[in-house]
Amino acid sequence: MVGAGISTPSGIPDFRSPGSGLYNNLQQYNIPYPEAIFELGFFFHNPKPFFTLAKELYPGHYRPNVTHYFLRLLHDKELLLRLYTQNIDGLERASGIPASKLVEAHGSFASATCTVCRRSFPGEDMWADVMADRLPCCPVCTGIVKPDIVFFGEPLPARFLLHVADFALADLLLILGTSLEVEPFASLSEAVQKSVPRLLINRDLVGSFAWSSRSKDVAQLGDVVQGVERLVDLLGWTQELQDLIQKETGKLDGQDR
Ligand code: CNA
Repeated sequence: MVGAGISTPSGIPDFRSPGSGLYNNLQQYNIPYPEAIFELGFFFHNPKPFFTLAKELYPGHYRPNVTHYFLRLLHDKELLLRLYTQNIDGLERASGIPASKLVEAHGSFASATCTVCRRSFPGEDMWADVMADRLPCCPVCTGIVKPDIVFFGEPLPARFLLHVADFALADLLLILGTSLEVEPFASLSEAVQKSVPRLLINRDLVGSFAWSSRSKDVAQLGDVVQGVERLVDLLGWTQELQDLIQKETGKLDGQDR
């Protein structure tokens, strides 16, 4: 399970970190209160702040970091049952983890839906409009086309239901860079069996790690990259991870050209 804290080392602010979090820095978006940016009611009143944020978070601006590539390495070693992410930055996909291994619980920019006629479009179709600060409109009915990011009160993607089978099968739960404050995602941390170790790598102690920890819980507090690097070192995978990062960075450099 991962959240915004795994992408701060890539340069994307999280929501809640004091000072640097998006919630402290929303003046530029001209919204009445932070959550409004993900509320449908406000979106229909004024969609511009959301599209300003969308432009910032749009895939391609930022690159995966050590944490994303560590998760990719787990996949390469066939150890990753599934990666549940709250992030909407697409960096898990960019690191090379296949979509079949991902549950993007709060949606992604990979697709978009017309808010009026509900037609679906590939995310790339909106790219030019979002980058040019134009509202993307449906070519059929002219309604505003909204990227498939889950707003407050909207249902989570159907894939989220995979958790029912996945969490019963897990024999280790990694929880990285999340405040565990957003439901229903946060409660997944309770869904593994009591005998299953849970490892939290995060700046602060969160969720039930703080208020009712289990006997097999381990919390590595501090910077997520340092925590991951320590784990990778203990596993003896440091060179392998470096090689993977070098190879994948080379690919992304090639795409930029
Ligand atoms: P959050 O509530 O902002 O919490 C982030 C957590 O990560 C906090 O506990 C921080 O202390 C911790 N953290 C931040 N940076 C680091 C670091 N370098 N090392 C260790 N710990 C760190 O974010 P959540 O993901 O828990 O909240 C859920 C929201 C945030 C979801 O709806 C996301 O869509 C949303 N969000 C996503 C992004 C993104 O896609 N990158 C960015 C901002 C917000």
